[in-house]
Amino acid sequence: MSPKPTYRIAAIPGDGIGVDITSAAIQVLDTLATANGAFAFKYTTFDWSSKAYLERGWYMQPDWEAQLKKHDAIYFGAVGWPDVPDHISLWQMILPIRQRMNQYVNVRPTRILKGTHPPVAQLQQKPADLDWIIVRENSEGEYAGQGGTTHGHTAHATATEVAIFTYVGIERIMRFAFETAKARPRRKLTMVTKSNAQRHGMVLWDKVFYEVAKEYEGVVEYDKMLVDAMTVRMVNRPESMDTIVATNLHADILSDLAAALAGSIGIAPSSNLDPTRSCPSMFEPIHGSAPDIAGKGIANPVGAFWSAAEMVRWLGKGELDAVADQFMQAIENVTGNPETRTKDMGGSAGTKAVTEAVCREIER
Ligand code: GGG
Repeated sequence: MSPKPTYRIAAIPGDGIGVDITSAAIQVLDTLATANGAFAFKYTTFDWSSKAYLERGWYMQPDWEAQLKKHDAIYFGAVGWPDVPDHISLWQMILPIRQRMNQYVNVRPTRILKGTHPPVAQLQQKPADLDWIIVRENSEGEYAGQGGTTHGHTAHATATEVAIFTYVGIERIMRFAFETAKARPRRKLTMVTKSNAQRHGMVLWDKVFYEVAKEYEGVVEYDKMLVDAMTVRMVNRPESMDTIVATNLHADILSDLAAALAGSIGIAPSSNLDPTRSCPSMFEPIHGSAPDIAGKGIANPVGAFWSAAEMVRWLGKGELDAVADQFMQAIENVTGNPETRTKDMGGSAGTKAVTEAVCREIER
């Protein structure tokens, strides 16, 4: 008999409600492992946070890459705290992790879970009309970190933010997006750019998209949208889309809109993937650290649980899909009950009550 796999998880709670929802996710993951019996989790918790930065002057140790690479996956809460400029907290932790761990894909599924209240009438009547996977390019574009400032604090202060787009970077994300679309029942892919106004990088996106599309002719139905028109289509014709691929910046914005259309940003998950599996992939809810409600026990842990379910799916390499599906069913049984919804979902339950309810559903 082969020993049961123990997945080594690097847990980075980070800031604000990231701490609240990471401990909730660990409680639920452990319940899932115990109930299933065929696998276990072993966690290393890293105190990489803005609070730690303010005390000691750094987020991550110099050997952080080696430390993370000892793990099978990274579970991340949230980053950002009022006393630290956001560009520092992002560039001291989350963005270097995505870049150096080769997590060039960020998958952001959105659908309307039971019990959520979408703000658009069409979706209130037909929630199934919103069922999207947003594939976010996760390593390039405006997030490449290129640019500079000159003339300091003078009236001539000048700053450049250089968006980097490479053929290799675009081709690999397009291929991932087409494969994702191909595996879904509707087999539809919408590619988003702003290639009318941004005439270099975005035009390269269009070109590579149509090149890769040739390989999927007759297999995946595809179309192209400008990002501004895309926001309108997401609101007015949600049923017309399935898989969406966009740049780092565009997809970051579109996925927040998608989550709001689905009823709450508190439910939305994300998977930062290294499809080559040479580095650990990272799983995090898309919401931020919400300092105003941090530590109050009222944060919605559903986005964190959904992210954890995606982590289980990824770790299982196809072997744990049924377990991940069971986990998702447990989450939806809980969101479907008005007694166990948080405030953003129209309820009054706290993080603890929702967490315990999901654990009970898993144990049933
Ligand atoms: N849990 C996600 C989080 O902390 N997000 C903060 C944020 O602004 N991230 C930027 C990004 O996802 O690109």
